Amino acid sequence: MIIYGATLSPFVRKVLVVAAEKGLAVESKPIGLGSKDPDFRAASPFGKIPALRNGDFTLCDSSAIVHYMEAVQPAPAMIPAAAEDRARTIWYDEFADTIFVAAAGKIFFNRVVAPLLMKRPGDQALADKAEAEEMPPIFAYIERMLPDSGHLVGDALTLADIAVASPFVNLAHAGVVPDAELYPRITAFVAAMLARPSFAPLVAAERRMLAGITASAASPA
Ligand SMILES: N[C@@H](CCC(=O)N[C@@H](CS)C(=O)NCC(=O)O)C(=O)O
Repeated sequence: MIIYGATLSPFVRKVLVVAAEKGLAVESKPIGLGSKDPDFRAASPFGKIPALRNGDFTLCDSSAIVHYMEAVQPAPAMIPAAAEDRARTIWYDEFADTIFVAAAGKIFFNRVVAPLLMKRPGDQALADKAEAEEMPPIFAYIERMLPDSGHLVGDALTLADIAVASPFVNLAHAGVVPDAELYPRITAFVAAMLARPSFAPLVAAERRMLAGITASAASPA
């Protein structure tokens, strides 16, 4: 099974973490945005990452890919069977993909993607505004919803935890870390999630990559 897309994308990171938690063997092809790779474009007709290929079967969209993985490899379940837990898991995935990533993406794009990867200035005012105005209600919501178990749904690891944890990596790359005093549950949740063997190597590789680009930008050969 091939997954196309660089893990700097919160959506790509999400599907690779789900695959790792399930023990699914995937080959990661870290293509970047705008790739014209014909195999990737056949799997993702609108050019968005992630996309998947499994033999002749192709699919795009992180949530669709997670549902496919869940059907191919049901255990361990990342989408609970019980009606309410299942529905809440889908909600958290949707919340992360749309509300959370929409806000965090303004920060990550303008502070990291534009200056480091696209070599052009980002819109710092837009990033600052998103950090000041859009993030606090999102953080407050997640803080309020996190139970003592540290898992968003059903006291066990689900897609909900993975989807909501993933954009925190992008925020950290952009220098945004929720205040531990204001958000103690988020702080513990993010630390626990990113320490998992499914997340940790991806995040470490991203940090190395970004540090390398920052260093070469600071001292061009
Ligand atoms: N709903 C999609 C969103 C995918 C998406 O927007 N990915 C971004 C990267 S984070 C992308 O490919 N952007 C390129 C573009 O829109 O052309 C998913 O969950 O996979």
